[in-house]
Amino acid sequence: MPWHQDASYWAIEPKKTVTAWLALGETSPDNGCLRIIPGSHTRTSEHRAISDPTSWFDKGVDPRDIDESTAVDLALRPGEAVLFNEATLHGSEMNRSSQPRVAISFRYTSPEVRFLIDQWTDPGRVKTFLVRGEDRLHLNDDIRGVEPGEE
Ligand SMILES: O=C(O)CCC(=O)C(=O)O
Repeated sequence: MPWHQDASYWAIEPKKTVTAWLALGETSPDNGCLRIIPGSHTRTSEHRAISDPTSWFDKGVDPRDIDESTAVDLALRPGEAVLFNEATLHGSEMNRSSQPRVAISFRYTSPEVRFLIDQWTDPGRVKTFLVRGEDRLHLNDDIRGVEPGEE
C-alpha cells in the first residue's frame, strides 16, 4: 500500500476523522504491518497518480518525498488497535511471509462533517451510523446506514 493520507481520497468538509485500525491477527514488518510517519498530520503531502494493477490505490505519495527513516512499524497483536487521523501518512510494505495480515478500519467523525457524496468514486459504499449522542444537523441523512433491527 503506498504512502498516503486518507484526506486526499475523502470528499468531506471539514476534514475531521479518526480511524481505528484494529488488528484481527498478528501484524509485523514481515507480513506488511501498517507503518506511519509521526508528525506527518501537520502538513499536506502531494499525492501523484500511480498505476499498479496489484493495488487498490490510484495515487500515493512518492517515497522520495518522505524521510522513511522516521517511519514507525506498527507491529500489533490480535485485538490491538492504532488510532490516527485523516492527515497521518501511512502505508505498508508487501506481505512477504506466509502469515496473512488481517485488520479492519473503523472511521469516526462527527455530525458537522458533510460528506460531498457526489465526489466519491464509490458513493454507494459510503454509509454513516450514529454511534453515540444525537445528530441535530442531519447533513448526511441521504447516506445513513440501516442498523440491525431497523429494516
Ligand atoms: O490496512 C490497510 O492495508 C490499509 C489501511 C488504510 O489505508 C486505512 O485504514 O486508512
